[in-house]
Amino acid sequence: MGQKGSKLPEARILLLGLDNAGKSTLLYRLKHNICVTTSPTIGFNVEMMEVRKNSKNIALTMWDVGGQGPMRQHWKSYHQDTAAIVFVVDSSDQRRFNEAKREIEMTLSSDQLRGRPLMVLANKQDVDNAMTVSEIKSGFDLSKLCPDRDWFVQPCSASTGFGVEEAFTRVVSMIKLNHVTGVKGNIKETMHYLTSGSRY
Ligand code: G3D
Ligand code: MG
Repeated sequence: MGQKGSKLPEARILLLGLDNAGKSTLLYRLKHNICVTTSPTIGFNVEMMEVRKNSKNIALTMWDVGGQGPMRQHWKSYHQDTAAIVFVVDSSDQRRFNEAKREIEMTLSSDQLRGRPLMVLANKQDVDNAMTVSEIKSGFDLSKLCPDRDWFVQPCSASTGFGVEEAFTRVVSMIKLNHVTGVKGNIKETMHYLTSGSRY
């Protein structure tokens, strides 16, 4: 259904994190409850799910935008319609933790994302010696970094499915209805806007 327009109000979720964190695996796990073999995301993946919040149906659109440089500029202008940020961390990769920290700090400094709830997914918990939730929480210094937003760190494994549904149930509960946008152009139009914008 990913490409079809929706008549429902839309809650846009930005799926962020370093390359290889597990964003695409997570998206497919959540949408189809399967583990797929992913390849590095060029451009973006998007999936839509209908969810119920406060007895209203809303379309949750999850945008996995890949990590490539030129697109990032355009995503900034798109932040204002974001209802929640999901930041995926590869908990098994201590070497890149500081890089992930810089990335999350940069994301959270965006004016347009002010007050938007943050879900940090401590992914790859199936790997031996993966960093724990409390290590990630204190490593990112989240209580200091998020004085004015709801945040939560959820352990999960996109490969096995552990923690994935819980994470997104919580994301839906964290979304504020005033960040749910009205019926907008469909996903195809949004993609067109983004890809044509990236040419300049
Ligand atoms: P990205 O979209 O954030 O760049 P991907 O990341 O979803 O493409 O995943 C990158 C690699 O991590 C993939 O392995 C994928 O199978 C693996 N991965 C994702 N989630 C998990 C997890 O929870 N546990 C484990 N053990 N691996 C995970 P490959 O080998 O295909 O590159
Ligand atoms: Mg990807």
